[in-house]
Amino acid sequence: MTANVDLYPTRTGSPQTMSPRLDPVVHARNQRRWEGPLSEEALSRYERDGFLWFEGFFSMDRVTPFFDELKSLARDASLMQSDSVIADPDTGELRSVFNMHRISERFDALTRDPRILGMVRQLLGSDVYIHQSRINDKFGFQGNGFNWHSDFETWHAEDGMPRMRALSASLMLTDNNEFNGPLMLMPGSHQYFVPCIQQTPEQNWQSSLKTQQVGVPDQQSLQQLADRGGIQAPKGPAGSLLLFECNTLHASNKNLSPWPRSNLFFVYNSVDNALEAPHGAQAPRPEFLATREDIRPLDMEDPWEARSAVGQATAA
Ligand code: 6CS
Ligand code: FE
Repeated sequence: MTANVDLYPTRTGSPQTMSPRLDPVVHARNQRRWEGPLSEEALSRYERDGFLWFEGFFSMDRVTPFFDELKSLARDASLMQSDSVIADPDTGELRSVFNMHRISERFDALTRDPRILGMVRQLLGSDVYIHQSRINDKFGFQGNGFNWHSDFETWHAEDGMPRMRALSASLMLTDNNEFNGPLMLMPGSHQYFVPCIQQTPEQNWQSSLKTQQVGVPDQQSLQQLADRGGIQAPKGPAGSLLLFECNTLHASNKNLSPWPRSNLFFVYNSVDNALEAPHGAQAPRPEFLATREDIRPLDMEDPWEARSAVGQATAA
């Protein structure tokens, strides 16, 4: 494919109708090299819905250390001043810390955990790298939400991601219940590309990460896709894992409950889908938001327990 052909025009300033996606959802079906742990039934469910939910995927002892790390990061004054830390627009509290896979060894190891990486390679049909990572924090009684959007629409327009061959993994650090602003998804919405109208302002990311205004589909399209596939908000204990396709529409409400809602997000992109020039913005976004440098296929990390068990054995 010649570089920079725009297969998904968006943010042109004029209305356009939604159209069927031009990319497969599962990218290498029945290719031995990319076989993985997901059954044919799970692959079909991902293809149909655009996401997979694994309740209680990790135990609490795997999740708790991330919380401790988040607290120590919050005490790192120089990090808190950096662009990669986003504060809540209303309260000033910590909302997101981006680039976690480069800040934290523990987080980096999680992105290479064989139980996740095996599924991701199977779904994307190739080696993969981390396009973006972040920790999202929604404190109780506040914690703003996110408007409906497709991540791919943003990554295509602002980061120059050519094709729909990426997915997000989200690990719940806290229980996600119906009250604390869980992620809502529209099953089946990933099958359509919904162009957005408004052109991307310069340095849009400085406001969009707090409150996304640009790259929000029109309400008629949202209504049509919600009527067709409904809305689901997976709920479950800390340690649950959500895999969602880059083009699946999702949103979340403000957290008015007393309980926090924190989760880790890490986005896997196929090494065959590396970023080009932005298709709907004047300039590329910063490296902490969209990896362009030093792209290498992720290798499997020893399973966490095995490695820590070895650590204990030698320490004993
Ligand atoms: O702009 C981005 O890349 C981020 N914004 C949202 C609302 N979701 C995806 C991503 O983290
Ligand atoms: Fe998103």
